[in-house]
Amino acid sequence: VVYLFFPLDLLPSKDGQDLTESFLLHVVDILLHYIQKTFDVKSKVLDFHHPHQLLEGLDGFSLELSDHPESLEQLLVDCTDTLKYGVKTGHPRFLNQLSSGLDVIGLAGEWLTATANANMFTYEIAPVFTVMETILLKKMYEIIGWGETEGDGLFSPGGSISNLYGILTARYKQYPEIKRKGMTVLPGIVLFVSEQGHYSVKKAAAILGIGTDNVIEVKCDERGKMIPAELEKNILQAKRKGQTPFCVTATAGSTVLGAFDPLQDVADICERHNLWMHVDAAWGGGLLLSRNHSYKLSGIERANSVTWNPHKLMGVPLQCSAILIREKGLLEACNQMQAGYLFQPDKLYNVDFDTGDKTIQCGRHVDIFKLWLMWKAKGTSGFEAQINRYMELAKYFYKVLKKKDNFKLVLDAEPEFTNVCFWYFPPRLKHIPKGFERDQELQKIAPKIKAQMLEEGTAMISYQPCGDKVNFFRMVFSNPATRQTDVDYLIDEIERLGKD
Ligand code: ABU
Repeated sequence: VVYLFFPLDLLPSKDGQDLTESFLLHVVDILLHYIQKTFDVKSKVLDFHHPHQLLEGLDGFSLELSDHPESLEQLLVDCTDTLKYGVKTGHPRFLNQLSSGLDVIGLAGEWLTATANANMFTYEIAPVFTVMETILLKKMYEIIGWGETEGDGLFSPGGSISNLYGILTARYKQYPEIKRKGMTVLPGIVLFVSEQGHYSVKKAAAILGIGTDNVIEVKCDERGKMIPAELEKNILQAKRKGQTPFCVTATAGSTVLGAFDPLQDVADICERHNLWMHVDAAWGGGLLLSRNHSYKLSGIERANSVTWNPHKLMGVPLQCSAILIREKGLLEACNQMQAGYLFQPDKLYNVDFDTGDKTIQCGRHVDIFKLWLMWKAKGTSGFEAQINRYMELAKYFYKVLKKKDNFKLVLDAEPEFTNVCFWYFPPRLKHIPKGFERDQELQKIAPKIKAQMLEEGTAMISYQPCGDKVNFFRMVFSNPATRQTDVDYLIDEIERLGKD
């Protein structure tokens, strides 16, 4: 019946109920088919096409918009095609990103969220969701090790924005006058992050008018961890130059190497120099849920602020990122504008639950429900088991690669996290001695193999250069569908595609 109708026939149109039900059931069918394909290891991870092909249109799938309404039938075809030409990020062999996987409960949470279409700025619009957020944030402060009354926080649109919040709050704490008077009343402030830290710290400095030149990159050891002595040296140097340090961002789980900065040492230095300590645990935060591995974040309890993205290691659908601040009231003092039309002080309920004036946004998406529902479904122990399994897979992958003479690990030590970085050496490179000429060739290997992988749609894994190291692959485990057999497959696939 759907095929004879148009969107205007759906609810709220009079008598639109049956048609709406039928249309949505068709959509669910499409989604279910896609979900089944996602978990079917024999299906492709993607059906790659170039941007110009999508722009031109493919097999009747046109992205162009028309002045006239399309039929419901056409919309269902469009839904099918949109999924057909996308990437199955829940596929067991999608290993490309820190955020991956398709959690069915999380998906249900996202559907419900979209249906409710609430806005997090006030309790009045999102009563259940704002209270849920309070509960989840409290749980996260407790896991970090902050006292119940110490913490404050928000869910924000991603780790970069959470890091921005950390730095913004750090600056406000030190210089509250910034809010009214701007940067001109401040001394030349500088902040510190390791050379393996996330680029969002520099981005935040640019956005906040601090300037990227005032982000001082601290040297790392061979594992990619910030060297505390270098941090202190950089702080003292900056002071000697007349610069004013105000904040250090330590990384717990770096993007490429998966390194954990020594947080206790960084905290000692921050205390000695009276600096705000922000921990970017966007990637590594989930490890706090593992009793076997949480020691790697020891010292995080001493941070002034923490970024933690449940959409990464915990597998919550994108996006779900928390900024956690160890001082109540600071976020609000820093960002509050008291818009009279939203944040009336004389409402009938406790307006502490109107969280909107703590944010740099106005409207805010509900990112909390899917996390809450997943936590209910798994319990803390379910997340722990899932994360421990990723760590086991990383160890397995490392051990297999170590035995193969055509692969070389970037770090020849058991992985501390789920990142395992490696080069593949095709036979012809084995005879070229180590040095510039071999590096020139090696640099081209990972992009070439990746391009073939995309074209054939068999798997997806990321690569990058890093410092003086030419392009290498980065394997990361955060996809609950990935099994040892997929790991073995990936190794075989790289050998197949990469051989001379
Ligand atoms: N925000 C870092 C995400 C990087 C990655 O997924 O590879």
